[in-house]
Amino acid sequence: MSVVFQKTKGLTDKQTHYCPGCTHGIIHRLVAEVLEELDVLGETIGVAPVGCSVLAYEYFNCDMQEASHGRAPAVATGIKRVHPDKVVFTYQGDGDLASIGTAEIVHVAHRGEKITTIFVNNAIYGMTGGQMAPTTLIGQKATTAPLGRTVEHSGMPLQVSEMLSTIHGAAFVERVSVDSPANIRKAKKAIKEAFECQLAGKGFSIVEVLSTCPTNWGLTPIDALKWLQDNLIPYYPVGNFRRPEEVK
Ligand SMILES: Cc1ncc(C[n+]2csc(CCOP(=O)(O)OP(=O)(O)O)c2C)c(N)n1
Ligand code: SF4
Repeated sequence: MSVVFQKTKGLTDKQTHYCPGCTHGIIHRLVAEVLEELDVLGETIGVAPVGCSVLAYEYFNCDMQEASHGRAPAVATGIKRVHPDKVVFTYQGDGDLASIGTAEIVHVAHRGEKITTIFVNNAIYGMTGGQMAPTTLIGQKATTAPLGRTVEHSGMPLQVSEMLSTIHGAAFVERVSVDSPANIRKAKKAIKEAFECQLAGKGFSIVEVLSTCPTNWGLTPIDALKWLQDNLIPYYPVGNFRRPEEVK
């Protein structure tokens, strides 16, 4: 019998703990497939964050290191500088990267560290039960904004890719979404380009992935995908913000 589909070697056999309809699992698979296709699984060190993906070290079939909340880019910097020949990536949520870890991500981009960041933006703190994140949309309800976020109280939601693309050392910045098969294919292409950018020694690379949190959004998995399309994508437009010309 011919094999039509095979699970990537980039993931372990562990069953993930993600909620039904959560797109963290899709993003894991895309990263794992890219690492396998680039034949760097044995050369890769990932840094797991604090957030729902805190157990990512159980799922990726490469060396992994845990970091405390928001500090993954700093930990990855140390790893890459000690092992410049390794492929180093961080995997971070929006609470982790855009709130407590803002300084780390800005300065890793500023220094042009040759690491890759996978930034999962689901516009909420998932793991801790749905508190407002810097990325929560205006009017979106959260446990810490029961009537919905307002500009007066919390400012406009932070557009991380736009912000980082103004920083010199950020060589590759792209925002993608995993709400449809077509967008999932585009997301994989961007993730591959980001890792190729690191392999070519071009500087810091980041892919922001718009992701669902059906549990804390209070929606079914299908409605969560629709909510992402109708609400997240208009405020967080997908597309490339920066790429070094040579890396295609
Ligand atoms: C120093 C510190 N402060 C706060 C927390 C609590 N905490 C754990 S995860 C988290 C937010 C996670 O949200 P996000 O990064 O968006 O990831 P998600 O769970 O949505 O994937 C917070 C505030 C912590 N673990 N450590
Ligand atoms: S709480 Fe949200 S982000 Fe966390 S696993 Fe569940 S659906 Fe995913």
